[in-house]
Amino acid sequence: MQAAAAAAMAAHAILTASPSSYTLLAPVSKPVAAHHQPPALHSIFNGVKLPLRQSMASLSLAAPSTKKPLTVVAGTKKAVAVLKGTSSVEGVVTLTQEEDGPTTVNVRITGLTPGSHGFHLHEYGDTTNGCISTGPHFNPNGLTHGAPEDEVRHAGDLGNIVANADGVAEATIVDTQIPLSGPNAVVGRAFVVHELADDLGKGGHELSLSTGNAGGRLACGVVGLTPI
Ligand SMILES: [Cu+2]
Ligand SMILES: [Zn+2]
Repeated sequence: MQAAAAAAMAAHAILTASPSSYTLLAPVSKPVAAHHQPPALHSIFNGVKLPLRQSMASLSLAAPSTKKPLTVVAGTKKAVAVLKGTSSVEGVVTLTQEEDGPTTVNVRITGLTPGSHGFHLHEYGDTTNGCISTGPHFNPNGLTHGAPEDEVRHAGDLGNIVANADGVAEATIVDTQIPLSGPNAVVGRAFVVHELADDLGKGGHELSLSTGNAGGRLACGVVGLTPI
């Protein structure tokens, strides 16, 4: 029995004494022979480590300081739309937004008939077929047409602007549903001023809940970013 066990151990020793185990042994024996060298190598390694730590620390300090100015620049956003059409109606609309606050819309449109005219942000900034190709009212939430103060409204529903006896409409509109950045941003969409008054969804007409029955599109303009 003992002879068999010794034979088995010998066989095991032969199996493990493969060339790879010899190559593992070789480096172990060499450092032992050159045992005077390792202290020098060790200190060099430590010397390298310290400067690496310092550079990493300075990198992590630099990252937030470069981000801060970007946040300030992104704080205020401004955009503009120049409205034109096939008639003499034209105008300029500017939009400003601070941080994530409401958007302030300044409107000045001339050449209108005196009275109320529907004023909306339409879905597309596409005027290849005039104001028709700007599509329907901007409506990211899939709601029906309404007044700007209504809970159920299109985001693009900005109500009416009123032209004076000279045909000039000036207005300042503050609205929370037409941001200049983020998923519902209106940059790249278009303002449209209409022939008729917008009934704000309450006129009982078959178009009241889609367009406010505001009639033809007199002028339109695509919203684009502008310097602050
Ligand atoms: Cu419209
Ligand atoms: Zn609408």
